[in-house]
Amino acid sequence: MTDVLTLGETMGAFRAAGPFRLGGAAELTVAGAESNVAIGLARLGHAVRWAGVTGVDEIGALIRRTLLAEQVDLTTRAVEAATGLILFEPRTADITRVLYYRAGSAGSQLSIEDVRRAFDAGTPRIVHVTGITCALSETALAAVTEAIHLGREAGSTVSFDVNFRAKLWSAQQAGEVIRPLLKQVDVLIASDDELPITGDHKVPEVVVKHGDKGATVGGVSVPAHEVTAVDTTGAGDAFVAGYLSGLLDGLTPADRLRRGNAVAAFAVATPGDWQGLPTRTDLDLLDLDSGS
Ligand code: CKP
Ligand code: MG
Repeated sequence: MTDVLTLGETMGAFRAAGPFRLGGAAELTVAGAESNVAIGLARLGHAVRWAGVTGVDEIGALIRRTLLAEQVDLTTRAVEAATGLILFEPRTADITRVLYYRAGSAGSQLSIEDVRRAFDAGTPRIVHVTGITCALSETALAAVTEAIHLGREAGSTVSFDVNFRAKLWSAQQAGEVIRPLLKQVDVLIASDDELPITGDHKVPEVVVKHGDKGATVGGVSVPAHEVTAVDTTGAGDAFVAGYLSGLLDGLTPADRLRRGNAVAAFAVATPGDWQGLPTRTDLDLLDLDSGS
């Protein structure tokens, strides 16, 4: 049984303590928006599958090892191209400079066949995709389109996070590609500044993230937790993991937002995209009834 199927590119991630131009030590880990969501859901006890392509290299092996250790099921394939890299250069707690080395990467070879193999492993209750994958290559966009289509056919809930990345494409290009896809999407997740990209659409459930102010769905708003943020990268993905977890557990819209905010609070309090993501026991540490 699969609760959530997600797909995309996960990269080797180097994180330095300061500017890369100074050299020195950098920590090697992995990062990718969809695998961040997968890890978040797995930590909350859900059955998750991530589909993606890696290189036949040590970074590819690190990605598979990390996701397996986090109890994420995999549909992967290793190809001759290099696994992509991302460099995180923290400048302030809120601002991290991101450098991509991902053009022509193994991950960008994700294809329709990978998605079909992932569906063969079990029909997911939720299919979760993001705008990042749409921007990677023609085959990766086709993979997202296929995942949405197969999810629709199978009766899965289809969730789409805009995740606009200006380094990958323009807002206009993103809008032209994403808007047609939204016709088949059930849950649209966007930060407030991404909303113009989504244009006019009829998605029934629109979740808007307002950063440290909290989030809204329909007419319901819930404020974020007040925590000391040490690293906000991955906060959006953490919120998505919590929100989708709430959807799987049949929570009300307000409680889905609360869980999303709670998961994001843990994520920003720890350096790294996904390292601080909470288990169910961790969630009990926050008083979810306070709504703050
Ligand atoms: O929207 P978020 O800050 O939650 O996403 C961060 C991720 O996939 C990060 O892991 C990075 O690898 C990326 O977004 C990306 O491709 O930019
Ligand atoms: Mg995001």
